[in-house]
Amino acid sequence: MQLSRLKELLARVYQRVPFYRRKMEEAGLKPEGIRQLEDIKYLPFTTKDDLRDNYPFGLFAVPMRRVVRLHASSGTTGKPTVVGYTRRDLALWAEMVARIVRMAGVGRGDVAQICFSYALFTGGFGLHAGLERVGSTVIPAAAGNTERHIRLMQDFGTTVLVGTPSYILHIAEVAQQMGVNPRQLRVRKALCGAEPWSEGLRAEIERVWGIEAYDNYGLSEIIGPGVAGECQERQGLHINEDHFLVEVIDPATGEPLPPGEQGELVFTTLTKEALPLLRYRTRDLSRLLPDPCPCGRTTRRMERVLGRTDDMLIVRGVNVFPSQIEEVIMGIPGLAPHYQIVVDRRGYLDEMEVQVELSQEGFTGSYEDLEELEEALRHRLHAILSLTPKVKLLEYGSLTRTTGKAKRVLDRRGEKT
Ligand code: DLL
Repeated sequence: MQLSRLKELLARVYQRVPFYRRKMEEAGLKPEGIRQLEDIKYLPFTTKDDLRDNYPFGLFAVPMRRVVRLHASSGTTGKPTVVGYTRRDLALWAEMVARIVRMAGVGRGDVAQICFSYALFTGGFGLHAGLERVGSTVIPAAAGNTERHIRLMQDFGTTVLVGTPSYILHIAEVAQQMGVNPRQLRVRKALCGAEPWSEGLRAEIERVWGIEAYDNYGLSEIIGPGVAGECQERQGLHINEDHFLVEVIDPATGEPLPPGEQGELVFTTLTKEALPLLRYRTRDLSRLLPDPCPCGRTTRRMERVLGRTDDMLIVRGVNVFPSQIEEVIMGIPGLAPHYQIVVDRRGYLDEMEVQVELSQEGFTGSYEDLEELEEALRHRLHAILSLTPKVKLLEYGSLTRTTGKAKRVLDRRGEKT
């Protein structure tokens, strides 16, 4: 199925997207030249820069009058990338998200409160359509106005929360400030996605809410949410492979890596109409899990995303992902899951400071306890990173909370001092 869809896709983009025709001609390729799935390695990659260079609609494969929806990526740097959907693409999108929602055991009878923004960002509208599709009662509450979220949960009997893991955690904080115990609400599950998070953060969300939290992954360029999600085994995310062909490549050389090896995820949209992409480089690092899933589904699974290659910090030559630091923090009782990583340059040397809030219970008022916590954090960070960052403990509540994707890194190395 993948091969026949790939062939059809190649014929289509060759004919309709001048950018791809040119790229294929430059590579001396004709669509008919691709005879087996492995031949995909001969096809050109598509990058975020290609989308930017063809801003806004240059890579669309259908006339604008067939495009019924536009979204744009949450890109924080430079021009956003614009994505378009035909009517069929929207139906496919709802179907893909519906699968992920069902895999997590959510469906009819559930009251799902969406805490993603409804905007150019694909999170709100994407989850909304998929949840409606499976018959859940959907509350389009959107991101922000957090106190209202709590009241909606109380009044409407919300059973499922949908948002970024960092925001779902923050909602619990606000509930507590309002004197509401999150565990006493009817919420039983959370569908978390759109940003990297650690197992430790999952455990914390599950503890404060008294629920099960599921990971789901996607990106605007490929469709939005709905690319992959966890089943109830929660050992990796099943990829909707019949529509999104996955590869893992070495980010440095672009060479395909064998299953099981960690590298950059690359997706080819097999069936999308408005914006089909060949070998889109996601910059997300993960690996494919080679074993079959105990749940019985046969779609391939990917490991939770470690982070984006652009978020990877190289500090004194050591590669560091914020999610690795998060995992360390979450393993130390007394620290709160609110942190920021500040990277600076002193002279020729990089300096990294990990700033973490004390948990509400963690602050005893004793100076020795604080020193002990700092020492434990420094020690464990050193153990996994082989470098000793500065650490700074902050008062609970001092870091800014976000309602969307958390910003974990403050890189000041490019700034003049
Ligand atoms: O974040 C789509 C989405 C919305 C996915 C809601 C899941 C739920 P973008 O704004 O284009 O789209 O950002 C895509 O976010 O390349 C990853 O770096 C990151 N990302 C998304 N989901 C996860 C996840 C949406 N579960 C970028 N774990 C991607 C880690 C994730 N990173």
